[in-house]
Amino acid sequence: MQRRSFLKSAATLAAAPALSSLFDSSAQLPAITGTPARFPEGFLWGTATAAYQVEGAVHADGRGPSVWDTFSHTPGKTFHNETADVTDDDFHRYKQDVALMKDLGVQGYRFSIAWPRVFPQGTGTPNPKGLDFYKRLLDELQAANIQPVCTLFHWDLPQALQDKGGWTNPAIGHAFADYAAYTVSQLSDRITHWMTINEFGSYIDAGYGEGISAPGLRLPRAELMQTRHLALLGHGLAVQAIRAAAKNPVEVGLAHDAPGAMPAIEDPAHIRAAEIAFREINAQYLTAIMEGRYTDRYLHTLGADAPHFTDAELKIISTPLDFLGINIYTTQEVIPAPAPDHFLQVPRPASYPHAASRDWLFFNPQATYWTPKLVSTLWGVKKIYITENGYSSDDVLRVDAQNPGGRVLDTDRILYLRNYLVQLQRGIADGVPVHGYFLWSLLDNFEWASGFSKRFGLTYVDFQTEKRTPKLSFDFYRHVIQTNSVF
Ligand code: BGP
Repeated sequence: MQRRSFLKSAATLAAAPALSSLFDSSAQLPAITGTPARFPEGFLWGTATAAYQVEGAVHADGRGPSVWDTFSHTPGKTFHNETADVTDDDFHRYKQDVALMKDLGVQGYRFSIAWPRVFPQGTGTPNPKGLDFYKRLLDELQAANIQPVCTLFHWDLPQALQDKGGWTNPAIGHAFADYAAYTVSQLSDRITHWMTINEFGSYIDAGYGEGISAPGLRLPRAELMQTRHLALLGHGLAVQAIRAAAKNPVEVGLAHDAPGAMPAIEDPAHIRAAEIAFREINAQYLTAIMEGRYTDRYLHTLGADAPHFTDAELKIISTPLDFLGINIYTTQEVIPAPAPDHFLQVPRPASYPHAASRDWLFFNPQATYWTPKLVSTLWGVKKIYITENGYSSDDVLRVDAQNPGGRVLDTDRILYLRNYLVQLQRGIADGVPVHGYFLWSLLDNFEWASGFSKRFGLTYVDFQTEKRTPKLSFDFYRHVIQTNSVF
């Protein structure tokens, strides 16, 4: 349809009777036909948040400062110098937020624990009052029959540790493992699923390389490569510490945003190119964890800047996991290319569809098919969770006569979610072992350096009043959960 004739038909629609009069309660609703994409029985539907992004209450109950407090309070670092001092105030409103989740129908909630609430100085004496917040949250989740799934580190490193070099300090891995062990010893009677670290690249490469995330450093390449290695080592040490400290059987994983690669065309040559690409573009983190080695190409490309490591460290880094959590937002097409690389990542044309996060969130539903598929074919991963997937929209709260409180009709988010879920189901039907899905995010929140300028929530938050208003996508996701399927 041409744009002009569409406008014409829209005008005709506007003149039509109001929808409410078409759907009087005595009328038979139309039957739904066709075959929906069905998810397996027991598939875990959830939603995700992270401590610094939603909690606020940064001084409550003895919480120490984190690198994100310091960074966001440094002028020029975040959008409009915004901070998460208050953000969603979930620290005080967690009951309301759990009630929202109950209404949504989720069976799982992925949240993170703020290290500086538990150890205000990073190490040393724990702060029981800090942990009490999470005990209250767990009580509420338990009453709502929602399974807690916990991330131990979602970027809010205690500032006291950053003052000693943060993730560049070789002692960091042991500090992280100690914090993990203590927290797990206190909460493993209530939490079975633990993740060590969220997205290495987003706090190491962005925080210590590009300087666009906390702590805002721009290290020389060799130092950055060593910092990557120390982060991996911290992960491996924490996996072992969690298992040693747990009072009940636990499952341990991580939440990683593996840069994606997908075949531009689904034929054997492109699929092979995507497999090679996926392994190589993930060489710095995921491939090292899965294989216990850095690829030859990675080490060769870095030359003198390559990390220093021992075999014993690689063994710790590759400690087997019970599940792999993958954060999936987008992926990138690859095509076959001549040796030595054998693949080419296709640069995206300027007109490539994208979300409100125009610089990185490209609309590519095949991500939820190919990313889990590649980790399972390359490394035989037996259990995968999608630990994040979501969409930033230019949401507008519309007030009209029927909705004086306003509503957000975020059909672009629904478009995104529907298509990503269809592709996820395609993979599961193909035998890819994805056991659950955590939508990012329950609430609009503090999106790091973007501040409050990017909204990812199923629930609109007015950051002046803290009023929560579920969006249309909230209803869409609830319907997916209720029917365990997507059309
Ligand atoms: C992931 C993070 C989340 C969340 C999300 C949205 O990388 O794990 O914490 O923030 O991305 O991205 P952003 O905040 O960069 O807009």
